[in-house]
Amino acid sequence: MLQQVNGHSSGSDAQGRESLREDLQEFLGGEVPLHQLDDLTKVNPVTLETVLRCLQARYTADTFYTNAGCTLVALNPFKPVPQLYSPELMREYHAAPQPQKLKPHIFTVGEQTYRNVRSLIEPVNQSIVVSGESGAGKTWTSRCLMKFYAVVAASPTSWESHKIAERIEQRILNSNPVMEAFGNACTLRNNNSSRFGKFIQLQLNSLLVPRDHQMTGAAIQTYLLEKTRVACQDSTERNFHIFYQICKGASADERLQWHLPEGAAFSWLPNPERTLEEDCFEVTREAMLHLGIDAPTQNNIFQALAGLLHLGNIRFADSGDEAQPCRPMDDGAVRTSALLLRLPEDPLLETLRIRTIRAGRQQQVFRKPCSQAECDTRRDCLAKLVYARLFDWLVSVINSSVCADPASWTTFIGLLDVYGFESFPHNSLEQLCINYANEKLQQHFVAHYLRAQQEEYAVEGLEWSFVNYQDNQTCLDLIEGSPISICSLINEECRLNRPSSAAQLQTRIESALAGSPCLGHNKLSPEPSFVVLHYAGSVRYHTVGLVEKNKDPIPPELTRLLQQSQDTLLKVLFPADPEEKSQEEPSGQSRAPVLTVVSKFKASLEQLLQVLQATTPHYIRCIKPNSQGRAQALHREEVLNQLEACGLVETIHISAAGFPIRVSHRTFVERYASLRRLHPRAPPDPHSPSPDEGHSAPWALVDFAVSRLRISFGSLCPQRGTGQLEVVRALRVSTC
Ligand code: AOV
Ligand code: MG
Repeated sequence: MLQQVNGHSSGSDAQGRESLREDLQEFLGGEVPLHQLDDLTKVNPVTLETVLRCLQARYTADTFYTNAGCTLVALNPFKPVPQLYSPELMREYHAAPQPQKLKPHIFTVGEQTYRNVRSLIEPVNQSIVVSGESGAGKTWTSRCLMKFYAVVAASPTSWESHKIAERIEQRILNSNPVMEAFGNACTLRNNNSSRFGKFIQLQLNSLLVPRDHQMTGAAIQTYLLEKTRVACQDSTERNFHIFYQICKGASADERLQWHLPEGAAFSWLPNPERTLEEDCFEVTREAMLHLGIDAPTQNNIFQALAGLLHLGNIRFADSGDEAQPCRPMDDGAVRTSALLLRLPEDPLLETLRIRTIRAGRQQQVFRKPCSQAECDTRRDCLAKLVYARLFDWLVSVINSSVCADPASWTTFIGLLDVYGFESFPHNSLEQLCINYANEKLQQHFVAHYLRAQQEEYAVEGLEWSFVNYQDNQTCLDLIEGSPISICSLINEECRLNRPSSAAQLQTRIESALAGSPCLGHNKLSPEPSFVVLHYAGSVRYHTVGLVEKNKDPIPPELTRLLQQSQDTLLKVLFPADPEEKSQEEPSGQSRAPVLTVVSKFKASLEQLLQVLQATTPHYIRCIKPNSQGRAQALHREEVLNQLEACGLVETIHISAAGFPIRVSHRTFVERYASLRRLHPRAPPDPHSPSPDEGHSAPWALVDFAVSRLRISFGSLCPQRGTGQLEVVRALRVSTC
């Protein structure tokens, strides 16, 4: 077990000794039934099979959380377990002198993180990285953690400050239903699947009461919304929840106003008969109100969304003459969507059907009727454009409602909840980005824990036999490496702007990257595709449309059209250009360099990783017991795959064999200082030019610990380069 010990000053020798003994007891244990083993490091021997058996026994006993060294394994119960998330239980973990001694829980992680951030010794920002495949329970977990902080980080000191705190906490919690309504959807893997990544920084202050931090605000950063879903859904999946919410939850008046009669059919609304618990419109509205989005603004939003649904019903028929634009098959859909989006009807139709381009030396303007497929693409693009801007705008409104003044917070706890690893029958750029993000997070874990930890032991000169682990760097190199990778090849196709076929892209990837062990064999595929062997499993990506999606071109006529809207919301989303730009699509040569979807995504992931690296990370691994979402069913093979993929056994080995307590020099002194009086004779410190309280005390303590408590310490060596004595980097407990 690895733990960071916080600085608790001991008031007496007895207390100091007690602290040390308590730390010891953690590592002593007798035979306990499998389901009672709270920590997988105690499973003997540690193999995939024994770990699985332990988790299975615990799952059967309705015990869903288990420690695995530095990580917490969270099995998805797939059933309500309200007693596990009650405010009383939150308070119990918060009040416990040593929460790690209570049953493993996400609240232990939450509380430990909260204590670390409040430490007067080393206040450092913390992060909780929640990972797991799609449907494993990441969003649920981060929502519960937010509730936990809303309870424990609320100020009980005065009525007034409590009122302020309550308001901000409530607002922060209210961001969840709103963001999930607009950013989550039902997929094959999860009825409430996040279609965007989210990193929320819970901002804490220590100004009012030192060591009693309160949540003063939050900042939400989102990553790549899967906007294609607005206009294109698999027949077995659904569009974003909000569309179903308005169709099911609108009042009679609203139905009239938004042109949503009961039972109306929309092409972009598959499976409307399926009702999910996420379809609750009232919850979304209420939360929006709390966030300061008033009823008229909400009305504008929902009306625009209804406009998009009608836009999706526009179908075009080929005119049979290349010189003539396509015909809309249903004038009603054009009229209604124009009405709801408050756009002029003729320009809407014209923009969908006719391209304006400049060409030739004189840059003459041409108007070219689009083919039927092009009309469809433009219609879809219009919807994606509106929805993506609306989503970003909502995030900015939420942020302005919950974000604290920079002067009012000192530290933060970051919660990361991204879309989980996924593999569908058909995978495209969206899945490539999602799985790429998961590879990055896995790499963060590998680098931070599996690699760095062992390297640190080597540097410290500690006795250690290296535990091998699966490093996913090779897969990341394949996806994002330089000079050639999947991303670079897809980007190059975009940059060259040449007509290339999906088959060509497949060939280029397979020939240029043939040397990578993570590029799978691509046999027997009827469609052009390539296979990546991800850490969590192999995924076949189809190359049809990949380059176009990566370019994500937005015809300028579409933006200009939207700038003509009379709707107050659309006016905000599409403000008029300060200077009237050219009215036509620029010709090939004058095109600005394309910032592709993967380039932007890569940059945002790198920023995220930088933030994470500047924090102390805590890991929660969510495991999906079965793919059907059934309670009380743990499918061995599925769970084994997940355990293997995340390197859990290696993590446990390192945690079990590793030095279980890591305390910084200063923390050690503070925690055990009172013991010093027992050993006034400190050995001379060869590394410290002028021994002071901080430097000499631990030597006495070490002496005491070795002789009396049978604790062996790691090397006591100076930290390289700094000249500072790093007294206790690691501590191993001898149980003999
Ligand atoms: P995800 O975030 O990991 O998938 P969710 O957090 O949405 O997965 O969980 C999927 C579903 O599992 C939820 O809608 C709940 O029904 C159920 N669930 C998860 N955790 C619990 C729990 N602790 N108690 C009860 N039910 C739970 V994705 O967003 O698809 O990667 O992109
Ligand atoms: Mg999720």
